[in-house]
Amino acid sequence: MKMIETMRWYGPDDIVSLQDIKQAGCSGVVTALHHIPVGEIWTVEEIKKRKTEIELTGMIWSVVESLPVHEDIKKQAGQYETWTKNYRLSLANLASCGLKVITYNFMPVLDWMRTNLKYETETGALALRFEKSAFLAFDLFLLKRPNAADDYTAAEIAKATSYFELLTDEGKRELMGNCLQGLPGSKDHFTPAQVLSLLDGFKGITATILKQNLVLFLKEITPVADEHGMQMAIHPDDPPYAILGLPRIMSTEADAQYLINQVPAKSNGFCFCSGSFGARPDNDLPGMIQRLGSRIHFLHLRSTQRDDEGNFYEANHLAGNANMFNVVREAVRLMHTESRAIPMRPDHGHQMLDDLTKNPYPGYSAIGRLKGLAEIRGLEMGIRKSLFE
Ligand code: DNO
Repeated sequence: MKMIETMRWYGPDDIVSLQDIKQAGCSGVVTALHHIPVGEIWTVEEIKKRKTEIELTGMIWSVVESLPVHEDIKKQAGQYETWTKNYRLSLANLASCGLKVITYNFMPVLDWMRTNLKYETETGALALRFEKSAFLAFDLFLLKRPNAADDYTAAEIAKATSYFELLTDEGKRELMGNCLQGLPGSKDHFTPAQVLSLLDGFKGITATILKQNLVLFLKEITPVADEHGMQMAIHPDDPPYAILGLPRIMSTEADAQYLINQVPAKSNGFCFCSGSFGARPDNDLPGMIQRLGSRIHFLHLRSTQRDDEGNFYEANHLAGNANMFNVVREAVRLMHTESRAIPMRPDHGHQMLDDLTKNPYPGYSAIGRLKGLAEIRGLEMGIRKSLFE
């Protein structure tokens, strides 16, 4: 059994084309209907249109990433019942078009967060980076979140203050832009006022409440997913800890186990992102693959290089802390034991070579991902052959 190689495609506006993805050797495409506002129903007509566009290239639409969850559902407030009903309908529509693996996340307000989108690595290629002091400087002095200082130690604040004092106006603008990136697939940015108001909406939502809301949501949607033989794949928090005073609840193996215990439905499972889980030293990646096993419906493979202060950058796919050899070996064993091929995408890539002159979605330039994919492909083949042939 071999991983199903895919790449993410952000749709017709993506400067990386379907042909590029095909040339990278992928048989599958991972995409979403980014033009449909969060919460609205994905109609069969819209799904089919996108599916046909992909199939005309000879590839298939392997995984939906993401069918996004409306913020009201995360809060169980406002029109959450309507959005949940819509979600069920979208799932049924996707299933009727043959789309069965669905990625989503339950991160409040913001999706992934980086402070630097052009961190120069030693080769000159650019990587995504999360630097704690920069993030605190954003939170305390640019966003000016009320009571933000209560979340940090005096030493952390002092460090962030020195960091901020050294920033030029251009540096401040850049940090602000990086932290206020809109949702994946959109080139729009949030404004500080928007984020502050969204954060306000989550006042009183503790980690315990958010977990309960996730469980309630899954209890509502997994019957539909089960009925259609679908696989729901929740993406872990990125970074995998609380930020901006917001709870984050899918950051560790214990979080993942809790979810399966609470909602044992067959369709309930994970997008195993080695980059997101791997940003925490206490996550044992290969062990998690062994133990989450049949619940892993999709693999995001990348590696972060951490330091002791909680900063990290996205390393080459085979370098950094993830230990990609062990991760891929467990994935190969899992597929062999269960006789199934798991879809995988090289998650993110360095911006390098010709892509340095282009303006791709952060993390999603073509050449860096092609390099990551090619390296992982070779690693997987070597492991598979040495274990089973
Ligand atoms: C980052 C991605 C995430 C992911 C969503 C899934 O590059 O892995 O944005 O797509 O969290 O819902």
